[in-house]
Amino acid sequence: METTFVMIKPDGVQRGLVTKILERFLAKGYTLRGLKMMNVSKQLAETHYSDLSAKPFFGGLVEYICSGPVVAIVLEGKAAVSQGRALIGATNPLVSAPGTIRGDFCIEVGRNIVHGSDSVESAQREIGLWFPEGLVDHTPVAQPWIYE
Ligand code: DAT
Ligand code: MG
Repeated sequence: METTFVMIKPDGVQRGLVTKILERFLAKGYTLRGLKMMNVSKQLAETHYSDLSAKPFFGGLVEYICSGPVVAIVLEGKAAVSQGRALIGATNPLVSAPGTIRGDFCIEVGRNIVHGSDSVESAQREIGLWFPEGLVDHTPVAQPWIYE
């Protein structure tokens, strides 16, 4: 089973979209392995987005991620990384398909309400970074109704 890191960004929290966003992943069948609301330090935001540090929008991106509390989430399930990205939709909400989280709930790339890991390797790195305390281990009873 694969795990992925999802973060509801400050605009998603402020706009009251936490449960709507979480619902998409849970309704799909993914298992919650970690969930917490937190303020993000500049250092954590910069480390999380370190691969984008040369981009002109990096400063604004870090400021945005630190501008209010976020909800950090780890989800587990078959192909959770690629399917998580598919549920979230394209980076720029102007082209995110309707039916995806970004396609349905936001308009601008700099306010795109949610993050999802882009590869299994990034997911491992991000989970270690955001959940150094570890994850919650459990097997939901619905598992045989989701997987054959
Ligand atoms: P994603 O969040 O879809 O993985 P990414 O990793 O390329 O996209 O970029 C991280 C975030 O940076 C993205 O969610 C929003 C912001 N961003 C990306 N491209 C941008 C741009 N051209 N202008 C402003 N913000 C941008
Ligand atoms: Mg990314």
